[in-house]
Amino acid sequence: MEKDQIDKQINRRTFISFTVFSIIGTSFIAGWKWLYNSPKEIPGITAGAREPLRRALNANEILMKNLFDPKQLVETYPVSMAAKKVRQNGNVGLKGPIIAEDWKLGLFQERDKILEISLSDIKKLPKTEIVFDFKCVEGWDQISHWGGVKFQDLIDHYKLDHLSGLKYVGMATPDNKYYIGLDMPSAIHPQTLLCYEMNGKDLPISHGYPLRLIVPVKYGIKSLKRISSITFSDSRPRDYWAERGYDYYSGL
Ligand SMILES: Nc1nc2c(c(=O)[nH]1)N[C@H]1C(S)=C(S)[C@@H](COP(=O)(O)O)O[C@H]1N2
Ligand SMILES: [Mo]
Repeated sequence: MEKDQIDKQINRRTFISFTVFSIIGTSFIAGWKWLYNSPKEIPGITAGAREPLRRALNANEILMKNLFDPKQLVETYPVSMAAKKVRQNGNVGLKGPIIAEDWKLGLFQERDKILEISLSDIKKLPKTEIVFDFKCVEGWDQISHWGGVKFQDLIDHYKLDHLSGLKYVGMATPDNKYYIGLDMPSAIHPQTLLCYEMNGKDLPISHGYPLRLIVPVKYGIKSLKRISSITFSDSRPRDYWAERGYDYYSGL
């Protein structure tokens, strides 16, 4: 090829890539501006997100719910792979003293009927352990080891199937400062546990003593520490992070 022919080809290619990158760049900025200038959602069960973003999250939730296979198990690991120094994150609702002897798990049944369950009652139920990769939305993950009772086993033992027929479960800390809403299929998933142990010992205060939720099919935000109350409903219960712009479903 002649030199000027080569030069021409280089020029042409430079022009094409410049144009392509300009178009991509401009549409990216335009898209971002559109999202940035779009109105925020009206605060309700979810809040704090731009409307189009929340629409996308809600559409994604429907898709994820349809894809969710209640029999599909999250990957588990040998106990030897579990972290000895377990990462601690988030302490909303963990302030103030907690005495296990005074503590009761309150399960709200219809018409304000509350079933109160003590820690020793919970420990009498069949124990299940899990070693899995705990994932936080903030971008870290860690293999950790938990022990407790399957939520489904609790439902079975106390004959609460009329409640687990509803669409959602809500859980909150004793001071109601941290609270989560969980879709029923995730709550009764065979790996969802109400845990009183970490690494074979009582839960440390910072990890949710005396009882915490572990939901391996969700991001860590749903694994509420220091559970005090459990409610059942067909509408979405309040959720701390969903009120702060995060995805309500938060599935993995
Ligand atoms: N009560 C309560 N539970 C909570 C939180 C919190 O701030 N308060 N943070 C959540 C988040 S974002 C994560 S990632 C996990 C972290 O659990 P860990 O501290 O046992 O690692 O707890 C979840 N449960
Ligand atoms: Mo998290």
